[in-house]
Amino acid sequence: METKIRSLRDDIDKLNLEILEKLSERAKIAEAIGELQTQTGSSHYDPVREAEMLDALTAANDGPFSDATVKSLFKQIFQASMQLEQEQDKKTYLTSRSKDRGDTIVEIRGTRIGTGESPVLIAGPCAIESKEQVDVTAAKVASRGVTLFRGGAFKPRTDPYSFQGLGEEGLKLGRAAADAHGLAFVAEIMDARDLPAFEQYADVLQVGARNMQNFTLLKAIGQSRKPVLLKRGLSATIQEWVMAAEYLLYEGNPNVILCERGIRTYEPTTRNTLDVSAVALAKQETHLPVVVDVTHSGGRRDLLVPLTKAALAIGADGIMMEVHPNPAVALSDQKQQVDFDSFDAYLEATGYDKKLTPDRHEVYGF
Ligand SMILES: [Mn+2]
Repeated sequence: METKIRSLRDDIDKLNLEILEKLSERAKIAEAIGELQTQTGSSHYDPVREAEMLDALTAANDGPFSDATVKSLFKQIFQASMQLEQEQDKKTYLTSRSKDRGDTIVEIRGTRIGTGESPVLIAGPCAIESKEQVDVTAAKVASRGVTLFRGGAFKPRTDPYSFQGLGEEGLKLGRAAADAHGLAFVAEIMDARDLPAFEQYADVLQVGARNMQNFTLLKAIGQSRKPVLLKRGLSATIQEWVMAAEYLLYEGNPNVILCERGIRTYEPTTRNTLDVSAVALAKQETHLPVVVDVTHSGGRRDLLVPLTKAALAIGADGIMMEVHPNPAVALSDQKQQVDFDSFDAYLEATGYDKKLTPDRHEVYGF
């Protein structure tokens, strides 16, 4: 009896290999069809064709499997083939990580983001409020080795009566402060009509969460060669975020940095929920650098250090955070910005004080 079973099992093993060989052969043909469909812009899924194949199979079925079982087995095969075709399509996107594209490294006035070695820090006030405020903050962050200075001149605010930013005057103040302290200047652009001013005064164009799918804006700044910091929309899927980056690359701007800034969830104790898996996935699926905005994701000063550690541990290429000389009187984000003493403590607690480009292996012990 035992010998008989063993011999039958040997037959099954052989058949398994034959089926596998046939399945692979089938998959290769499906890939070839998928490629042609992509070239002609037609859909991979053709329900009429699928129904015809299933009809032909059930007509030929003499058992012992029921028609329903045969259908369900082949539907699995069809689905797997379609997934293969979709994977193929994904590789053709300019944002996709693939063999022939290395990691994108964006260089901003000598600071390189995306090297995989030294996470950068982007720090500065939420909004540029006055010449003095922006200057003392620039001086502070520069004195601690920061090279990338942020500051908003055009502020997207939920409430139309709250501070909207100083506009072009703010851009000029930000530029002057950055120049005075040898910093690069990161500022948010909200309107494509402001692009000439940003070309003149900013080093990095930040696209805010609320504008992530402003396609007119994306197309306009995609024509620029200025580095773009693309924040993830507050309710955007990872796919939508990456597609927004695709717009920029498609228009010809290769200098794109993704920025995870937390997403809207049901949790009220944090302003947003930092999606750390999005950081890992963006690194895995795209070749673009990814930074994490720890100020807006948590919306809490007491979470800046742990969120920074989590972001760096999972592979972020840098951190963005807000610092203000006197957060209590800040015109925006009073609750989230840190003062200068807290900034010093933050640098120490995160390991950023060591050389401001800590080797994450050294700091986090892996
Ligand atoms: Mn802010």
